[in-house]
Amino acid sequence: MITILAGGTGSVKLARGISKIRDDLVVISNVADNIWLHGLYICPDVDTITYGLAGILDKKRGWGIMDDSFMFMEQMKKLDQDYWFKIGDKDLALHVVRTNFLNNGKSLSWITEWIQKKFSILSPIIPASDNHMETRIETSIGDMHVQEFWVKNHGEINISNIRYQGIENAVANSRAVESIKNSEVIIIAPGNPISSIGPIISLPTIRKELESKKDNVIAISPIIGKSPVSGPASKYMQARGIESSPFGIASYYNNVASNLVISNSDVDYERSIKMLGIDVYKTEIVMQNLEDEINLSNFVLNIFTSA
Ligand code: FO1
Repeated sequence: MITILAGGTGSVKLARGISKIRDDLVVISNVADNIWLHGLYICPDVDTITYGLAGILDKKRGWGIMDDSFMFMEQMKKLDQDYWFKIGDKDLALHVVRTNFLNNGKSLSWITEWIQKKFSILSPIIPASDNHMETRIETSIGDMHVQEFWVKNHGEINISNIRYQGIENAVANSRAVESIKNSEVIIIAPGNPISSIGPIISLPTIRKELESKKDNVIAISPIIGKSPVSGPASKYMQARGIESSPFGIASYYNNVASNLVISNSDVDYERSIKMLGIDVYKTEIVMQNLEDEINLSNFVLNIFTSA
């Protein structure tokens, strides 16, 4: 069994690659970017993985359904409602169904499994927790949800702190913990370490399980040189006092992963990362198409099968 910890655009690319090679993949998804909007519970990372594995993700945007329309949003705008978070018309249906199930007492993991089956996805998608927790960004103009920071304010405000609100009361999904326990390889996808992966590995039972299996855990750097492949990773890492580089990634994952894949061009970081006791592997880590996704997936899996 292979488990991947995922959240965001880079993550889904690797999950898709692995799913083309292995039929025993389990995906543990971030939930701390979930948000209540217009009375609907929206789970962007869970949905990006769902749409990605179902083959209907809008690959250019990296979120939502391909060829979707935005008439609902246009109408909301006419009605003077918030329209900064663009919910597509087909995407909307999923949020309505999920919210109805939640109102009827179903858990987020039950609902996610139901959706996974509706989309004929083979790989289980497990929300890291069924409890609501959210990444809050403390800024010069106040404290806000991570979606408000990145989507509404375009990530342009200075950050003073980042925290996971509600994590103290959140319980990791027992199926997520079990799948880590039973996996021969656990992959930390090249997602944002603070807003996508951080909330998953900060859940105490997941963290404990990863720590005890760290020789089987491999992370893929979302940073090349000093810059992220995409998104606000650098900004969030710096706000946490972590260097934005493959070395920063290695130190952040040091307790939970003994293996790190970095870009071929980052050979200069190899020595310092090895000094942390982490094995380093170099390859092409930018995934621009399905072939790249499968190549990186094979590279990661071969590290363990050829050992
Ligand atoms: N990202 C944007 O940059 N702008 C949007 O309007 C937007 C809408 C949206 C709707 C549904 C969904 O599932 C994702 C959406 N995203 C949007 C992406 C989302 O902000 C990120 O994928 C994740 O939160 C990153 O972890």
